[in-house]
Amino acid sequence: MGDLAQKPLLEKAPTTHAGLLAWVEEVAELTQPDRIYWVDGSEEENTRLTDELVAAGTLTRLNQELFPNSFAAFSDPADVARVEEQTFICSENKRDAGFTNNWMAPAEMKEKLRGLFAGSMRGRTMYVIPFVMGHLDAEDPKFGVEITDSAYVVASMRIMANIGTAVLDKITATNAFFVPALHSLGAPLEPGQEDVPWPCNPDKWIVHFPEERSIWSFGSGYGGNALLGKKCYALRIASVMARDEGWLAEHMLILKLTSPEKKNYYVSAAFPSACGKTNLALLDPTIEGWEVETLGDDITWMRIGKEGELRATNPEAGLFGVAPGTGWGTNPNAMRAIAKGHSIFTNVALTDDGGVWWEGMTDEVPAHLTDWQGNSWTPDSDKPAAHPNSRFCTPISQIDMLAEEYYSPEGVELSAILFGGRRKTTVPLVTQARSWTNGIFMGSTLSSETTAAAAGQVGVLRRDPMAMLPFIGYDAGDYLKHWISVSGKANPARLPHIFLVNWFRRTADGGFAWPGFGDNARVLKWAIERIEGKADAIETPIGFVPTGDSLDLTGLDLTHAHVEDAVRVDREEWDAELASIEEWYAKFGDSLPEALRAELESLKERMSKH
Ligand code: GTP
Ligand code: SPV
Ligand code: MN
Repeated sequence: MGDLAQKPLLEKAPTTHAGLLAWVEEVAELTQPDRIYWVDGSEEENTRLTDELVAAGTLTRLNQELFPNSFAAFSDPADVARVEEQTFICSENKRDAGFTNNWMAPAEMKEKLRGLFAGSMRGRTMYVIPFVMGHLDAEDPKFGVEITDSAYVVASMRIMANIGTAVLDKITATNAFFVPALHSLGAPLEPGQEDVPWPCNPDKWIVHFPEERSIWSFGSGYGGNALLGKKCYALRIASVMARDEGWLAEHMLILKLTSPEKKNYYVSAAFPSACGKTNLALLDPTIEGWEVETLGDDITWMRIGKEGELRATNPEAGLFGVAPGTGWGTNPNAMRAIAKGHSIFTNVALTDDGGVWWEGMTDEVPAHLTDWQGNSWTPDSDKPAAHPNSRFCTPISQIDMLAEEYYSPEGVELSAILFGGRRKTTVPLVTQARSWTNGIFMGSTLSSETTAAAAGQVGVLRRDPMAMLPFIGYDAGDYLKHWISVSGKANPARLPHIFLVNWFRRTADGGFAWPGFGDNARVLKWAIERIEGKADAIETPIGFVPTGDSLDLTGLDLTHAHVEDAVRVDREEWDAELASIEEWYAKFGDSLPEALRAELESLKERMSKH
């Protein structure tokens, strides 16, 4: 095939792993790149690649004094978010993909993909990126190799995961299994054809083969579509591994909370995309004596430890955070991490002095900007300067408040799990579950208004179980059963307490019912005090909510009546909610765990007496 001298190139490959060599060769035959390049992860390599990306117009180098070693990228306006409609779980049996996923028979999908990938890297370099999700020295390290024709993906993966020579050497030395993760922009270059700054293809396919544990992604260069260690591996494929191996792969942040008594608590929280994980993970508490450190902001792997405790680790090495709304007022910890540089910003606006800006970064809006689409922008423009799903990609090690436990392969024991969504009405600021199973019920019925993190309409209410709707790699009912069965192996006394939170409830006048951000520490404090048996609560049909005076309001211009309003359980709203949960559960058919059906029945019973 072609005149590409692949054989000699492969002989010079920095590995003897037969499976890896065979796969690289097979992909090169199919995609026909001009060159094959093995990514070593070094500083020099990164400098070279980013220089090339600047020359190609994909990256803009930022003002070195403001943002050292940092770059901005601007995507094709049709490639700005995950594409859920085009995301597939191709299990052997349709039933195993469940009703929450798109499915196609694997053989049919492979044929389609082979057609798309044929020659798709012509005129480009094929990069081979060895990576590990989680710790390289974990008991059972989770390896992957991403093949991509995008140098922007290489530079971003370098921030988001541990990549390069050390990883490849361990894959080789242990003859390890790795997840083959194939990515192409789907934009081959004919001889003499000029490239564009953001090559991609209108036809996008994000495909997972769960039995084979492989990923094929075509047509997009953006975020979760293209950085395959993230959602594709660490959630969709990992959730299947976790089902088979007895652990959990979740869309959660992890934080460490230290009380005034210097006692440590570890909390994880699952909120849907663009619903506040990064902000809570990097929380700057507004109450005296409570300290927060972070371990992770997007993905959490959990397993039962030797003593029956639930332990959590963050498999990622970077943040891929929503830029708009991240500011010195709302999230100073993120701002400090970004200011250290070594970051890639995508679809933000540029300031005239070569820095970046987005809505919410500063109170004062710059008089002039270049918007994410390259247009001159002033405050009277009717469009936002930064795309609503614009992102910063920054090494997690740059966070000053990173907890040292982040580096521990054993992870941390969780005291509490929060589930949360973006709901204007109905769902109180915070509700403590009645029991572990009741908490799983809360997670399974979690709901949220859609955001710009995925292509499609924004603000549409949908159920999003454990914030995993777009990320469960198998049948959703089996997934809920797996939650119940994994925790069945835990010591019940060590299981975390579960809370449902909603930072986004509105008041009658349309404003937020709760100030949010740093003030969410007050809700965390209440949760910990509930666990310690110290805070008061009112029992409602859905669970325990704070009494007006049990939430610490010191320094806030809020009354107890305000809190009571923010935690109100309204009978009329909940009648509608129960009908909607009924409809949601009906979609699971036989696959819904009996224990959760029973939770719904008893909630209906309690509500009828409310
Ligand atoms: P993904 O990275 O897409 O998974 O998102 P995420 O869950 O990490 O969300 P993130 O913390 O980036 O927040 C998304 C948006 O919600 C930002 O615009 C924030 O400013 C806003 N937000 C976060 N926390 C709060 C809060 O407590 N109150 C309010 N009103 N808005 C919040
Ligand atoms: C999300 O959408 O939940 C993200 C961004 O964290 S992406 O990496 O694009 O999935
Ligand atoms: Mn996310």
